Amino acid sequence: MSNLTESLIKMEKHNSIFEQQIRKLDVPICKVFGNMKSLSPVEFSETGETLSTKDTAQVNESFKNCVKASGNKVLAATGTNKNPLSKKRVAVLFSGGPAPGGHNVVAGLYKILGKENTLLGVKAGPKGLLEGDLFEITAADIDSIMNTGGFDFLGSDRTKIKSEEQFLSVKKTCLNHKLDAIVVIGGDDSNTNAAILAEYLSSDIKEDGSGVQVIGVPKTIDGDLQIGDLLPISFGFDTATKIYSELVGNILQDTPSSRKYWHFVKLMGRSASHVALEVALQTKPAVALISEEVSEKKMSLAEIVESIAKVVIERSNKGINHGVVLVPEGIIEFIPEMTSLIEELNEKIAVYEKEMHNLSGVEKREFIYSKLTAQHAQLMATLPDYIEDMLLAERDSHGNLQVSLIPTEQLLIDMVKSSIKATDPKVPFKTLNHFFGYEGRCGAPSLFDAAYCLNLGLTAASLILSGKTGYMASICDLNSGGKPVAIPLTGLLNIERRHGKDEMVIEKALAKTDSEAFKYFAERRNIWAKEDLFASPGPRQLWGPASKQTPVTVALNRKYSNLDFKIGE
Ligand code: FBP
Repeated sequence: MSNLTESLIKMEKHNSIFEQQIRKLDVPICKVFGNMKSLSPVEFSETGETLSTKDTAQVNESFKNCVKASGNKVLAATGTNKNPLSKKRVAVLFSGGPAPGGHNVVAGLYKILGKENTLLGVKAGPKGLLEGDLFEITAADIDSIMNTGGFDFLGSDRTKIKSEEQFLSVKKTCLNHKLDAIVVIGGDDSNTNAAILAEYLSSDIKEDGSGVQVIGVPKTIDGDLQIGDLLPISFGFDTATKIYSELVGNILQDTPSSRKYWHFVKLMGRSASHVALEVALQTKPAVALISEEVSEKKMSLAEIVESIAKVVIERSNKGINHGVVLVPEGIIEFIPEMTSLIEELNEKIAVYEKEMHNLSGVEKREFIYSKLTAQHAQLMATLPDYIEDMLLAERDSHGNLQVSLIPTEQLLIDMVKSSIKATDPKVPFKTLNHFFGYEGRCGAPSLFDAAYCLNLGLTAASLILSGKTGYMASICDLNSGGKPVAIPLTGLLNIERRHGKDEMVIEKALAKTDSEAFKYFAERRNIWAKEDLFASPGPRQLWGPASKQTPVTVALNRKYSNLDFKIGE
């Protein structure tokens, strides 16, 4: 075996030159925790801010213990906790889709819990919690996962813990593993789960009658878990959008080189268009659709198609027969006529779940036509079969339509093609479609996410060692050192219709058309439509001048004076 082949074999199992180097990355820490060599848990005090939603009165009734303990008051780190709790057994789990940086949250927890406490990993998400599939995390584990992408260290799933039987299984796991606390790393639905668990586990769980603490950590590449200045963004968004921006930038670079294609790129983000908006701001394509604007302006599918066809024709008249169209993954649910169709489908699928279970695609369509109102049945019949089938596909365990499976970009291509053929058949319109989603969810975290996540872990562990429960950890003031805060989960809950029922959930933070980021985009997009002004941001950097970049939407919305994040400075 040559030296080269020997060194190639050494690179197997997460040991590429890149992976070896990122483990050694210098990750900035909020000053209140000390420094990497000597980290201390922090204590928290009230900031004076109390959270509420339109349904707070009802939520307070259902979450009596947690609301009594937190008063829905926001907390902030004030200094070192000189009397932290000890001998705690803490379980950590990932919930929902993966997001870059999750491993650093686990590392942050471990580094604060130290040798005085025990950190247990729950395998395969909430399901693993029900099954009691836990193992003790070691220092060697932390060294190997530090700054790496993916959720593979623990695994994840989307089980919603809601039945009495499931709650009893969680209780059993808590007792069997002598747990004192659980950390749920997840998105809006998973943090709703965390709020419900926190209330259920708040007392009478352990033999001495005490409870098990629950702390949430805000994850999702979709970026739809945001709470103003308190939670500027969920983790994973920065890395995922940097990866998509690199890919879109490369495609944009190809368009005036080959001069013949229109690329339709669907970008992940189940409901909100934060990902599409961020990628548009980083790359400046000819067209970027924003679902929230479509809904607000009540744009029909035909109007969306016309708006794209208009740009294609105008550019063609100037001799530009190429371009890029960004399509947010969830747009279909925001087109008014589709919104009401999907709402009715969600209700009907929930009611007729059993009857529809074993039907084939064609049978399902025929069955549902007979159950829908005439107007919706008619609309459904105008859609291509590949869209109909996906609209009827099984919902996830939280009742969500699986929009990542719907080829909306292909639907738009087909419709823009027919529109151009009807109005201006001489305009060349060669197309290619892409879906960027899974490519970005497990990349190694950007420096932003590596730092953000490590500090989120340090915050969550500090909350546990301060005896807190029912909070979500966050880091705010990202442009001025970073401040660890604790957000009461009950202060975020409101009532929404899900799966044909009213449920208390954390509201998804959609992109706002009156936000600074959207207003800036709206100002520039007509100029980007007319000529090629795109930028190619290149691969994300972990070292050097381009490594310290905050997401553009966050910097604009939070009115930062530049793009630099300054955690630890
Ligand atoms: P989370 O909200 O759980 O973070 O997941 C987000 C997401 O990546 C969406 O953007 C996408 O619609 C969905 O997951 C796809 O999920 P799956 O892994 O089940 O295909």
